[in-house]
Amino acid sequence: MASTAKAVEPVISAAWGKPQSWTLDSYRQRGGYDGLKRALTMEPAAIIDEVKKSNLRGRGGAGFPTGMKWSFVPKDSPKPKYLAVNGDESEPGTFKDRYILENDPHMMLEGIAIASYALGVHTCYVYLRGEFKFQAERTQAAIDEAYKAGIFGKSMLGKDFQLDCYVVRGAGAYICGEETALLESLEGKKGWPRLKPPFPAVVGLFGSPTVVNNVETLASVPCILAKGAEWYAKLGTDKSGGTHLVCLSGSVNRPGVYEVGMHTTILELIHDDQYGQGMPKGRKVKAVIPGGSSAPVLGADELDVALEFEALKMKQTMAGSGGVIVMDDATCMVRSLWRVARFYAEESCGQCTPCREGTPWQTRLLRKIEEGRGEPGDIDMLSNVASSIAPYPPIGLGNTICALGDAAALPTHSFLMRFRDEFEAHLREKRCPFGDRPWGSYG
Ligand code: L3W
Ligand code: SF4
Repeated sequence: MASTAKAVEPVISAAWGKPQSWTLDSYRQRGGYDGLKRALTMEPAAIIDEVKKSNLRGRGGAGFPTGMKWSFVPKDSPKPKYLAVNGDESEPGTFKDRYILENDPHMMLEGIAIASYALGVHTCYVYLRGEFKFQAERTQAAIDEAYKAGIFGKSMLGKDFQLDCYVVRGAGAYICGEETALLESLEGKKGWPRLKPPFPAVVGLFGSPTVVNNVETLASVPCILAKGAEWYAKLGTDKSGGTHLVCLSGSVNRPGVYEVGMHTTILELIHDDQYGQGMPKGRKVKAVIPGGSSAPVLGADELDVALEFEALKMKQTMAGSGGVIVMDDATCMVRSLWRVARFYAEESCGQCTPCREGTPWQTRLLRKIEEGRGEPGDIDMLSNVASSIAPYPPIGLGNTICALGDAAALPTHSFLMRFRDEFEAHLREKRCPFGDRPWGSYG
């Protein structure tokens, strides 16, 4: 289909693909660090107000208002305060933060400098997933440039404000992207999530107030300071300011990372010439996971919905971390759910019984059904196991310490709610109606 979606002026991805876009010189030629210059003329509280007014919401999964999160940090804490950047991008279907780190790391570093000045933070840790070796090197090179240019270090662009910034790489555990597991990992411990409250903004790294923000969230901050909160808020909807990155994968002609407006619908993302350019010839869309594999799946008749936090919440799913996974009519929904379930069973940290026991139980049941060995009662059993991890709806009321439990149960509930007939067909036919594939052939 020709372009019908309203084109957006790229904010985050404007320089991607341009020569040397990752260098300080390139960033400065584009007005880089102008936001920081303005921030340094303001009172810290006024910067937080500006971010609040911009309606920027966290891009790591939960969509929590960024300015509000910053305002939870106690102003008069006797302890040092920290900023931890969550770059442990591991959610299946999500691959946007790596583009920022590769193409324009200074945009995130400027966000770090602004946030640190606003919050009174003098130490920042950029926590990257272990596999991001190249991205870590590029980020470190940009940090080195920022030190040399007098942005980080003893003073910040001539202002008496010290900021030190370190890159830390994880060791390959998905759970370390959960904010409190990330803090444990930074402390050199096993990445086990902590009970909340207390929230990290009050009791975080080494027991000190800590803001944990996603890479894209921080990369969105400089333009808010440079161009103003009102400008940024107007790019989005009433409750979600700005543009955002979405990662389009699965059965589309042109998968990739796209910067879209908050009004852009899933249908537009799949079919528009600027984005996915439609389905492969002869295929029709069957289902879409809108926000990374944790988000409940939507059926083909539910896709005329904006890829935005509130709109997707109304559909009892989530915008999550921006991973849009498209499944076509040749996809077996039992096999797809089995694949997702295996991931969460593998990545559960094992602290809570419902998650530790329930996630492999789901996997065993799904394998049994997919391989044609399902028995009457198995589908209800699967539903019961998922409910014991987290009931649905509403989202976010799981019986576990962290959101991985919800993330493992919500796909099961939503696949069963929308595609139960496929699960029943497997039981009836005692085989996969979409054809047999050996164990392990699906990723
Ligand atoms: C202070 C309060 N702070 C909430 C803070 C909280 C956190 C943020 C959101 O899950 C989602 C999840 C997964 N005082 C506060 C407060 N906060 N109330 O606000 O908190 P929460 O609990 O709603 O969400 P969460 O635990 O951060 C995150 C989804 O993300 N997910 C995907 C992750 C994957 C990636 C990736 O690969 N890039 O991000 C997986 O778990 O479904 O809905 O900072 O401290 N009263
Ligand atoms: Fe660990 Fe799962 Fe409990 Fe999260 S929900 S703390 S991953 S056992």
